[in-house]
Amino acid sequence: MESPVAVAGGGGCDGAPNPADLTQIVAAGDATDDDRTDFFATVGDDLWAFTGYHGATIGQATRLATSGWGSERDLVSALDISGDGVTDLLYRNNTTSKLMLRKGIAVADDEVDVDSLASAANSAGGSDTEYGSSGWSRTNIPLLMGTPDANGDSVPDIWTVHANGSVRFYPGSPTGLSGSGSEIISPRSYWQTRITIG
Ligand SMILES: [Ca+2]
Ligand SMILES: [Ca+2]
Repeated sequence: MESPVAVAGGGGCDGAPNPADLTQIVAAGDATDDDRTDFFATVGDDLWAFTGYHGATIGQATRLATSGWGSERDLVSALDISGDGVTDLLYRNNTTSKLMLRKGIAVADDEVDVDSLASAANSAGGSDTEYGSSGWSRTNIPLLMGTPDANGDSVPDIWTVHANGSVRFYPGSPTGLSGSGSEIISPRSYWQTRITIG
C-alpha cells in the first residue's frame, strides 16, 4: 500500500509540486471543514491533495498516490457524492472506460481523512465502486467535469463533451449513473476543438 506523504505547511509549502506541473485540478469545496477551500490534483501519475487554501498559500500538500493517475485516470469530482457529508473522489478509468467512485472516511463531522482517498483499500468499503458502467473513455468523451449540484437534488452532477461535439448533462446519484444523461447542445463541430470546459 502506498503511504501518503504529507508536506508541512507554511507560506511556500516546501515540497509541494510546482503549480505549473499540475495536469488536472478539481476544487473540493471545504473537504476538511476548516472553512478553507481544498483541491485535489494530478501531477504526472501522482495524486495530490491541497488542503487549507487561503488566498495565496495552502496549509498542506499531501501526495496521496504515486502511480496510476494522469496516464490512466482523470479526476472528475472531489465532492460528497454518496450523501454522508464526507468528500468522495469520482474519477475516470480510461482503460476500462468506466467512472469509479472512491468514498471518503470522516475523521470528524464533515471532515474527510484525505488518506482514505489515497487508495481503494483505504476508502470507505475498502474498494472503488462502479459509477458509470461503459463508454467513458477519453476517445468517446474527450472532456468531462464534475460540478456541485446543478439540478436541485443536492447530488453533484457531471457535464461532458463527446467526440461528436455534443454536450451532455448527467445528473448525479449517490450510487451511480443510470441512463445516458441529457443532450444540452446538439453536435457542433466547434466543441470538438475545445480544450477544456469549466
Ligand atoms: Ca461521501
Ligand atoms: Ca444534482
